[in-house]
Amino acid sequence: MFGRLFAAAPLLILAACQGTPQQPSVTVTDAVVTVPAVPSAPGAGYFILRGVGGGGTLQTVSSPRVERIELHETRNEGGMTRMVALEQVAVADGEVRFEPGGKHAMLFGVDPALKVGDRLSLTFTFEGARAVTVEADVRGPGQAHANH
Ligand SMILES: [Cu+2]
Repeated sequence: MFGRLFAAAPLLILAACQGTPQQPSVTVTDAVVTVPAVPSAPGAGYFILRGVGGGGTLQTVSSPRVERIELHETRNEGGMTRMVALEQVAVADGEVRFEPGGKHAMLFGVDPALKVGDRLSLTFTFEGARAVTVEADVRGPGQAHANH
């Protein structure tokens, strides 16, 4: 017990002394959007958020070609799968994945001219970190997930 505590202490000191503190920021990678099978149905968005320097809290995702984007989470409760809307998503140091069967963005009112193979601009706003815009790959219905 004591041995483990002593071994861990020098590591903590080293980490605290490492250079200047990083600005809080969040990066977005691996962004994918699936277009709906029927134009009136919603599309879905998946991506990976990575925070450094304390990260930030995701507030909104928006796109010039989508009327409204909500943050959702698919949950399995008592054998039933249901979606819950998320107000915001905290991204501390490390990774938060939006992926099929878990957290995802839901795209309502997708521009019907958007086709598979296009790129869709997505802007992410954060509390505590700068906004980020990325180009998501547009894929066909069901090509990135199983639950919608
Ligand atoms: Cu959803």
